[in-house]
Amino acid sequence: MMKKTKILFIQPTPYDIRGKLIKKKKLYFVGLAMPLLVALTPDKYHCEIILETIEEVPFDTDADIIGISSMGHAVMRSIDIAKEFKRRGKTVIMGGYMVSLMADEAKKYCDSVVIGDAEEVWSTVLSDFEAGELKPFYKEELVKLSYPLPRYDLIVNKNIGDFLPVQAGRGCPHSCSFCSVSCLYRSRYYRRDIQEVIRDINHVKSLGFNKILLLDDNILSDREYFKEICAYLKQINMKWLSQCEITIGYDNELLAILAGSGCMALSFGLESISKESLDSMDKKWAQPEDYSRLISNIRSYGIDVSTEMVVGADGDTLKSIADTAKFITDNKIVVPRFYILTPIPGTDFHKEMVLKNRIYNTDMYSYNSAEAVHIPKNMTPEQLTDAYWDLYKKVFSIKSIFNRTILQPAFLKSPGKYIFYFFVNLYYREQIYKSIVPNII
Ligand code: B12
Repeated sequence: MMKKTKILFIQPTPYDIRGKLIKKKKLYFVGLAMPLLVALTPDKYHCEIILETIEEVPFDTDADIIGISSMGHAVMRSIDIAKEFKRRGKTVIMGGYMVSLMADEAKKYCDSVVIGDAEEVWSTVLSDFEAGELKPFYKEELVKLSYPLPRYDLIVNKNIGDFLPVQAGRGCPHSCSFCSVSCLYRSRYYRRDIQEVIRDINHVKSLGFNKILLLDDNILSDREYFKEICAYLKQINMKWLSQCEITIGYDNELLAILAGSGCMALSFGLESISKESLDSMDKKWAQPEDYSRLISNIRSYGIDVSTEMVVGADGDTLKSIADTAKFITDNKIVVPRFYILTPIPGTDFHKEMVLKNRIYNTDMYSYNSAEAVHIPKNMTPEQLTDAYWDLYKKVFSIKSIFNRTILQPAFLKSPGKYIFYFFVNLYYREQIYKSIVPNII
């Protein structure tokens, strides 16, 4: 029998700020790109998946094609892996968010770059490979978001958490200037047919998983559709996590539906408590003066709130960054995360910073969201980096950890959950004191 052409798909892990690979025993949340790409690959190929955070990259593989993904600053590791495989004479194809935003740079290290979604182009890439005619770039916009059942079977035996990823839609109706989603999808929002999403949820359940990570960038993008998904999740008794815009906190009807459908927690990109900063990021629709009220309303439905914030926008001062620590502690955010605003090449914010001559550091290994690489308006880059780490240290002081977890008013209702959050916080604290940005990978 003829040997099948073999494809090795790799999800690289990022370097930490000291340049060490972030390795974990367990990957609590897994993305969908790898199992989905395998599902898009015809059966005549043999596919393997490597999640580098928990597995070693087999550089001596006999694979014919190496497919490398790229997420955030892990792109530098993606490039290093690509270089090594090219040195070994392999055909290397790169894809994912980051190389889509910096395709010309990525192309220097591989044979082809798939820009954006792979659904419409992957089979062409493979037939071009067979014909020995790979093109440097492939880009085909989605007509409709639809795909075969992802090959979950290739990830469930790895050391992953209790959640499997399911995606209902891609993109977001907003157009915040720093956001990679907005730069790739340009306010477009694609949603899958509900029956297709249900097919995936049922499959996940049949594999013995009762928890899903709804990967959507903004699950609130289509309210009526979202209600239909919630109704199904309730019917089959699933638990789920997702992310969406904070304005859901105004919508009591929807919050009640969510709570009843098994929503455990939502993550919100609040970005900043400074209106001027939000305006400067084209996130004018967000009202920071309402944040506390919205958070408390969401929580009153039994839904936990975690937050993602950025520091270093034009409205930020050293005082506003210090006030952010108070905001997090006062609002008892259980799992807060912060990033330094980073001009990711390909985003509108990057274009603006280049135009204004405000790029401070061009070394892409520093584009890790924990070092200032642009010149902020109201402080020096060094002051911004210091203020960022001070913010993390304040928020992860023992006093703040107690206040945000075990001393929550809701503690007595579900002590187990808050004790779990307490230990997650202690772990984050330990990382911060080693100058490692706490992360959930
Ligand atoms: C789940 C998730 C995670 C999980 C799992 C990650 C993992 N190791 O698998 C966790 C929580 C661990 C995580 C961590 C991080 N994440 Co993340 N994550 C996501 C999320 C919510 C879903 C990803 C996903 O599965 N999408 C569904 C799949 C089908 O879409 P896709 O990945 O885009 O893949 C499609 C195409 O891009 C393409 N494609 C992708 N890879 C490849 C490879 C090849 C060879 C080809 C041909 C095509 C191709 O084909 C797919 C089908 O069309 C996205 C947001 C989003 N909606 O995508 C953020 C997102 C990808 N993450 C992001 C970031 C920044 C990170 C971190 C750097 C955060 C941090 N500071 O630590 C880390 C990096 C981790 C890593 N190993 O690289 C950013 C990336 C921005 C950017 N410019 O790259 C996003 C877009 C969030 C955001 N809104 O900014 N993440």
